[in-house]
Amino acid sequence: MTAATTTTARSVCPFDCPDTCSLSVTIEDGRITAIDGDSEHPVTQGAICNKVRHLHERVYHPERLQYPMRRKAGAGKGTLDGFERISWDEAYELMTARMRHTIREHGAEAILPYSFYGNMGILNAEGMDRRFFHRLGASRLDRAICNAAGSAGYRYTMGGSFGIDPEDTVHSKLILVWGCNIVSTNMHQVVYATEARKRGARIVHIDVHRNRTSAWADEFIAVLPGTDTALALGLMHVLIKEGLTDKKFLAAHTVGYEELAAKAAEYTPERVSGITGVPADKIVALAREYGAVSPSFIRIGNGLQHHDNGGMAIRTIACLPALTGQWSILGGGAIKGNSGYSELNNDGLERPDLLPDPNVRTINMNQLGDALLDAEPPVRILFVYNSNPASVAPDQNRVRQGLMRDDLFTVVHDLFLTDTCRYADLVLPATSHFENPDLYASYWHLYMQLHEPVIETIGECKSNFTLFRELALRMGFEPELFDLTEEEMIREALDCPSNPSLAGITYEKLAAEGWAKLNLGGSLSAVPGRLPTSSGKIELYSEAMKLAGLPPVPEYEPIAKEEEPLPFLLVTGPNHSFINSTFGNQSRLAKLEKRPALHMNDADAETLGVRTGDRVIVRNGRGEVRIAVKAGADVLPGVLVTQGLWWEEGNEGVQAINTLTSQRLADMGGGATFFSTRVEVTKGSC
Ligand SMILES: Nc1nc2c(c(=O)[nH]1)N[C@H]1C(S)=C(S)[C@@H](COP(=O)(O)OP(=O)(O)OC[C@H]3O[C@@H](n4cnc5c(=O)[nH]c(N)nc54)[C@H](O)[C@@H]3O)O[C@H]1N2
Ligand SMILES: Nc1nc2c(c(=O)[nH]1)N[C@H]1C(S)=C(S)[C@@H](COP(=O)(O)OP(=O)(O)OC[C@H]3O[C@@H](n4cnc5c(=O)[nH]c(N)nc54)[C@H](O)[C@@H]3O)O[C@H]1N2
Ligand code: SF4
Ligand SMILES: [Mo]
Repeated sequence: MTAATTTTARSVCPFDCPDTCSLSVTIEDGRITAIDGDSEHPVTQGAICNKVRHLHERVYHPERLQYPMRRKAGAGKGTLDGFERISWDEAYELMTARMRHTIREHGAEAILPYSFYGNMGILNAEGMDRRFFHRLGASRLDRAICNAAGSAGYRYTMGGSFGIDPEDTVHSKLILVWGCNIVSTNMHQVVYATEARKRGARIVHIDVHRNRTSAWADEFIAVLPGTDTALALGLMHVLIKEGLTDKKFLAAHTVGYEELAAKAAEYTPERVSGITGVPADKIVALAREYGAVSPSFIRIGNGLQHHDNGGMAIRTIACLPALTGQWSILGGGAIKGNSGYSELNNDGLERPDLLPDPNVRTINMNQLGDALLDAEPPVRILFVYNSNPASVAPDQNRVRQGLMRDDLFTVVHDLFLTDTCRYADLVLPATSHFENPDLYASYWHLYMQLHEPVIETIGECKSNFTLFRELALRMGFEPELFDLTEEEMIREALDCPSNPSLAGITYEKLAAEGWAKLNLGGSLSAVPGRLPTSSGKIELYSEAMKLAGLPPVPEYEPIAKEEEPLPFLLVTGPNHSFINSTFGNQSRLAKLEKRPALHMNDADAETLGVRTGDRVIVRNGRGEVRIAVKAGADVLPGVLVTQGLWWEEGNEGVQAINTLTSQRLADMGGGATFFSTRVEVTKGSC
């Protein structure tokens, strides 16, 4: 018997998480046996979350898909029964024949890709796939399910996704964690903030839910959902009235201060208190602290922008650091996202110029239900990869009704039989990221990372890159555009002279060192000087918003006006142990989360006559969900919170929470409104 060979290799965490950790993987005889944080990576610093520490259980999970399967003739949709194994040749034959027929009869617009960031690798999330669908002429997908409203809002103020370097936040003295559950969703920001706290910083968490991040912060401020624009204007009111602004910074680096000040004057602490549920004296105290303490840092989260008014909320909060001149101080400023710095040669990678008809329709991924049921011409082929729409998309009854259509041919490429696979005609096995080369950028820290495969491909799995490359060649598309290696495409992606932050980041450097830090040219951030707003300055007044029919200065607009007038607002955010619906089928992690729970204020529980553990029916015009109550003081009266996108498969009695959410779009960017959901609650019988 020969001794086992044990090696370690470097990898990158591929999930949709701001930390984009560098991983150190132990491999014994070709199998991953342990996963750790890379201790050499400047941000990861050897620490990773519990989810990914056990990622090899997912890679070698007994239920992992290993070969293509098709739904047998006559087997109805809506179940995971009735699949039969086929070869890749047969799968390609099925897809190409179906696509050719559909294009001939109905046009390529009848084909719709549906993908998100199950794997954040540039090649596997927005490389070969996008190029393929552009060349095909398929309907375009507006991938607005995550941060679209907030990014659009932030862009109006700051010109793009430009914040400060998170490594600098150790210098902050006051940290506002605003609508962001960083203990669960951005653990290395917690590491930096904890270091800042050791050096004297105070941490304030502003949220609708007293959660893990509130327990860790020094102070928790509970707001009513969707009222943060008013809160930010209330803070500005006090800052301006009490002369706590930085007039020099405002004059040099902003436009529209006078207009903003006039608007903020309307938002007295008393009025804002009435809107937000935050006591007036707390608003005044926070404003005075924000005006006095420097450097101060705001971590702006995604929770704020999954609302009807989410774009405006983030646009408004993004004005605060400018009022106090924080951008010019080390450790001062904000981060909503930093993807502006890692902008690649997307046009070269995705090739939108290949679209036969540049005016082909675009379907917003938040409105999949309507698209499948009502779009004209109808969607006839749906191609799902890197996403699980039967769990994550809003208005599930409509989504699933659409997916049930007999005349819809649905392909799902995934690692597991997700809830979406219940509706698939063809299921294709995907590799894990450990099996593929790719390039990773973080939307929070500033390191680009190159990934080399650390294990052999499992079973007959194929990466998204390989799948779309081979499909293109079988469709007879130009080999010079599609018969490429990963390395060739990564080199293309990095070739982006218009982005100064990529200066010096070459394939060779990444291959030799594993990662490279984006180059801010010696500045603390893109502020001042590099902001791509039309004025080149921070826009407190935005002409671009006026042109788009939006209020040009921040203004509070209540949420959920189009909803039925039901008594509760329901916020359904992510949980600690899953990433969206990913990991929901892994027993170790699902057990830690126990069961879905509905957080409710004690006063509401008493009025309804329910106690912790009782099952209730939560309903609105879109559907109903049965769930157990957790009564307490974690939410304000009138607010309900439940966390996690749970799998129905394997979880008796669990229903997709997105049954209750709406396809309505937010004020900006076509964003989702998951958290602006009105519901009523009745006592359940079971
Ligand atoms: N563990 C874990 N990590 C993840 C994910 C996951 O599912 N699990 N998902 C990843 C993805 S895709 C994303 S987009 C990010 C999301 O991570 P975050 O940016 O943290 O966003 P959310 O968790 O959606 O919401 C953050 C907080 O906003 C609160 N909130 C909701 N509405 C409001 C409001 O109106 N005002 C205020 N002030 N707060 C509000 C919620 O209660 C929640 O605590 O996390 C990523 N990381
Ligand atoms: N109610 C409610 N709904 C929400 C949210 C919420 O907070 N509340 N959050 C929203 C947000 S912020 C987001 S980002 C979306 C996320 O929505 P999705 O991007 O759909 O997220 P996941 O549920 O993680 O599904 C990703 C799928 O991709 C698969 N996958 C992973 N790697 C690969 C690969 O390399 N190839 C292929 N083909 N598949 C792969 C995984 O196995 C998984 O099934 O959900 C949104 N939905
Ligand atoms: S999920 Fe986030 S915190 Fe966990 S290892 Fe991946 S990048 Fe790091
Ligand atoms: Mo997201």
